[in-house]
Amino acid sequence: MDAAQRPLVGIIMGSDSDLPVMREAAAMLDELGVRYEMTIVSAHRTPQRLYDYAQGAVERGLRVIVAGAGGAAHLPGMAAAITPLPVIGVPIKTSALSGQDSLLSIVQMPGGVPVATVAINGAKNAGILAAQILGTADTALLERVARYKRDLESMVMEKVALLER
Ligand code: RP5
Repeated sequence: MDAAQRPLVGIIMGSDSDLPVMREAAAMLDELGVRYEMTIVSAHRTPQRLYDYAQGAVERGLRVIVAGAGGAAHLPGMAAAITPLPVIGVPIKTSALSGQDSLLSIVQMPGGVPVATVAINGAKNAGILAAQILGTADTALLERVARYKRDLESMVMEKVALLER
């Protein structure tokens, strides 16, 4: 694939049951004009696929990985163990423990192997954070992020104006 067309963000998730949440990261990257790929990679059910994906990520042109998983959520941490790329972890809400299990599994990484962990089901913020990381080397993208933040402010200020009228 032409380098200019290659995805920069790899969105991975442990199961297709994570897709409704992880689509929010993709939607944010669409809005901010960032190329991404999205697939299922399970740390427990497809361990070799996880290894191959993370091992080949840099060579394939990825610059950030967004990894969502629920329960015993080892996918983000194992990806971070294998690749030097920044990994953003999305704890998926579970029925048994409401995602507390996912959050603690992802956030409590040992020293030396960080995962930037967002809130439970915080895939939208993961998409924004991935864009911000890429924006440090792309001024046009950083300006799109800045515009997104200005739009957020405007939306709040419109509500303030309505409330205080
Ligand atoms: C994890 O187990 C996945 O990330 C998912 O959140 C959870 C449940 O997976 P399914 O049983 O719905 O496939 O690996």
